[in-house]
Amino acid sequence: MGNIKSQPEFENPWRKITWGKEKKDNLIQGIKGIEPYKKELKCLRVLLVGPSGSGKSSFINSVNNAFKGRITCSALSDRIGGKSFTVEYKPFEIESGNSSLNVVFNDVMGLESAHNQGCPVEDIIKAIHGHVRPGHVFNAEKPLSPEDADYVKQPTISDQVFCLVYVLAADRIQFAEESVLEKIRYIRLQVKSLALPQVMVLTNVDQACPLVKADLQRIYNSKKIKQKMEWCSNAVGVPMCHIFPVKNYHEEIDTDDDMDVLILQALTQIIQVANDNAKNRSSKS
Ligand SMILES: Nc1nc2c(ncn2[C@@H]2O[C@H](COP(=O)(O)OP(=O)(O)O)[C@@H](O)[C@H]2O)c(=O)[nH]1
Ligand SMILES: [Mg+2]
Repeated sequence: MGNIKSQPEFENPWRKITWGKEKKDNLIQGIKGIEPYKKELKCLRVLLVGPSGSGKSSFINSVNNAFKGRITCSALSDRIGGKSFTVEYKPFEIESGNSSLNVVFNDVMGLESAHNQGCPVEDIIKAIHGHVRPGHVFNAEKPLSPEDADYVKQPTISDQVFCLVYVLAADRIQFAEESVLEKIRYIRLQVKSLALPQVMVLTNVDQACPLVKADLQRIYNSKKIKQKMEWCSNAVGVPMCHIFPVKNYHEEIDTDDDMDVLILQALTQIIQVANDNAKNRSSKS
């Protein structure tokens, strides 16, 4: 084998990226400058799905940290005995200062490998259409039915989901059981008619690659991270340009401009495609 192939790094980053405070500030300004396509759209609802422990709550906190410039923990991120906290359909607002466009994240654990664990896949589809009332506690064995009090019969535009974000942990993805991937494929099929944009956030990049752990700026030099992203793209069907590797805040006590750059790049894409989708869907209805 040639030496070049066995190198763990590409000489040049395969995705162009600028780092540091200036870039972070530009991204924040860019996000604040995204205009909602119409005034009635008070918030853009984004649904985060992934297995328990994949970093969904940490991603919500990380986005908050990036905007606030300090460590926050509004979305409780912890697990007890490997079971995720999040069984309630709870919205988390991301306030970007005086921006007119607020993003609301809903976090559900729905991609557990076992059939009857996490939120039922049917309920994820209902949430996307806006039928799940905030505060609803998902029951793995009993999907929400139109007769239930938590079923929203006539969802407004602000109840609906305009972007689906799969959150997967880079250090575990290849061990993901086929049933998790099957659930993702099922969701993709069900939401095809909405042309719902789907973005993937690949967390735990520090755990997946020692080079990245040592220096986050090497993320797009790491062959390992690129391979993980390609694997996800093939397994799930999300194109590479919609996959964003991030390192979430988990043990830091201060924010870090480079971590924020990756987090805010993912968020920019999420908001832009969600806003486009809201526009397209309303012009059809
Ligand atoms: N090293 C590292 N740990 C992370 C990262 N993201 C999340 N974690 C940790 O992984 C665990 C599960 O994360 P959590 O956000 O609660 O997952 P959730 O169940 O999907 O909401 C927590 O202990 C986090 O601190 C990351 O990017 N890097
Ligand atoms: Mg959680």
